[in-house]
Amino acid sequence: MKTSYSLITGCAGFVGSNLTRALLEQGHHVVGVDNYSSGLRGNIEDFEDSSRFHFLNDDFSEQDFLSDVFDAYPVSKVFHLAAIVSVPFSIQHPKRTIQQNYEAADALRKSSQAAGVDSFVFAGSAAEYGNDQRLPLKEEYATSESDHESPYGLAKFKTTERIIQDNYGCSLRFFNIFGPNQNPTNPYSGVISIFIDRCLRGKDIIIHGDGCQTRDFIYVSDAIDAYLIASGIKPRAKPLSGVYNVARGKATSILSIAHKIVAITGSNSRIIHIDPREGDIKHSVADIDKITEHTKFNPKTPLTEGLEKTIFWYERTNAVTKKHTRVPL
Ligand code: UD2
Repeated sequence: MKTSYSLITGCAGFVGSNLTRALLEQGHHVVGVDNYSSGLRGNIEDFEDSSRFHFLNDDFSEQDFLSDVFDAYPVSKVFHLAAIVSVPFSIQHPKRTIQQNYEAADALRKSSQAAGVDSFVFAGSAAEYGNDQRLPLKEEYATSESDHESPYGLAKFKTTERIIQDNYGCSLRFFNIFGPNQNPTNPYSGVISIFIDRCLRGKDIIIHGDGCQTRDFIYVSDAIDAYLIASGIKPRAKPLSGVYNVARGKATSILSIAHKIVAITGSNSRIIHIDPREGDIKHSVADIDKITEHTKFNPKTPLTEGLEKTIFWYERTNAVTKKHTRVPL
């Protein structure tokens, strides 16, 4: 049988590297692309020598790149995760963000369709809802009338909108993912990675505001399950199309996250409060009825178990000093 490949853009990023590993572990062939703008070589070094992994150190948006890849590899699945990931950067560079996170993403989707790729899965974001406080957030709440709050949120929304209009592809709207390979070195890194990093280094945990703000945290392996389901890989099925929230559907306060991490790490770190972060959303929680009713998706990892696994990973890899030395975009 002819080998078919999964193309993963952003394969050296936090989620992309976890997805790449999962596909390789299940025996798939992967073409991974990353320009290391926020991805890290350390995230792929465990499997970079695998004969089933072909790494391309490129920017997926460069001219001719897509046609070259589709000519060279018989690709049947595309997972598009590469993006400018920083919301503050997107506010400073709106044109560049729209170009990379929307125009180039949509071009990749169209090239995938033209190349006969059977599933195109896009990493959408809760940012597509902006600061909508009609909780829990349902997929249909994000519209072109929404205040997307940042070019990052707008670009993610526009890409999702094109997926729906063209009826080709699937956008998974992820809420707050955490787990191994998340880089804690930037103030806008995921809060869980920052808190664990600080606890392990004995530094104070800094909470913006009173800590009563809530987020819908999901462990990375559950997010990976959503990718496998959406692409029709596991269980083997027709790929999904349209937009689906991916989260646990549970709100957790930042203060309780801080207490849990202090307790699990046994750290002496104090919890300090400073002014709220500008532009911060107060509450965010997903309605996950659509994906749980249409598919077998079931986020299996309880929050505490996910935190324990993540802390174990940071301790084991000494990730702070060994891997995470670059400041991402
Ligand atoms: C998430 C995404 C962001 C965008 C946004 C859309 C991540 C990492 N970021 O931002 O890309 O999609 O959702 O809504 O997934 N906090 C502290 N102390 C710290 C760091 C953070 O108190 O040291 C607070 C922060 O002020 C916020 C909460 O923790 O209230 C979560 O912050 P975050 O940056 O992890 O995620 P979020 O939801 O703001």
